[in-house]
Amino acid sequence: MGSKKIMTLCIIHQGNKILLGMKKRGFGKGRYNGFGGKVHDGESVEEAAKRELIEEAGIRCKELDLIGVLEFSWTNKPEILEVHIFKAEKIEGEPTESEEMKPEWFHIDEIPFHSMWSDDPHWFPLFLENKKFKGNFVFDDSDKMVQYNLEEI
Ligand code: 6OG
Repeated sequence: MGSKKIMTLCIIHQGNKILLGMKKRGFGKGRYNGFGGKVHDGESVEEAAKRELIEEAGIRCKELDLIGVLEFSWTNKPEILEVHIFKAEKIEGEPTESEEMKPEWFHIDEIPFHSMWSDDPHWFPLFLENKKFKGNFVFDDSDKMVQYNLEEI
C-alpha cells in the first residue's frame, strides 16, 4: 500500500503577473514552483498553505482560493502526493528569499515552463482563468511524465 501525503502549493496571481520561487534545496531543487509543503498534524490544508507562504516567501495572506487538487505518483515509488493548489491575490509584505526559495515575479506570457515540473503547462492555463480542476499525473523514475488525467470541475 502506498502512503498519501497531503501537500499545499500556493501561487500569487496579481493581474498579468505571478509570483513563483526557485527551489534551492530538497525535492524539486532547480525548478520554479509555487510555495508550499506538507500539511502538519492538527492544521488545516489552508492553514498549512498560509504557513508555508510565510516560511518560504516571507509574505502573509488572509484570503486563499482553492483552485485545484492534483495527485502525483511515480512508477517506481509507492508514495502518492495529493497537492492542493491555492491562488492568492492580495499579500502583505514583500516577497523575501528564504533558505528554500528565491521568489521572482513573471509575466503570465513568460512563465518559465522549461524550468518547472512537466505537469505545470497542463493546468496553469486553467489556474490563470480561475477554472477549478482536478487530476492526476504519473512520472517515471527520471521524473518524466508518462500519463495524466485532468478535468475541470
Ligand atoms: P516540500 O517537499 O519542499 O514541498 N510539488 C509539485 N508541484 C508541481 N507543480 N508538480 C509536481 O509534480 C509536484 N510535486 C510536488 C508540492 C514540495 C512542494 O512541491 C509541490 C509542494 O508545494 C510532481 O515540502
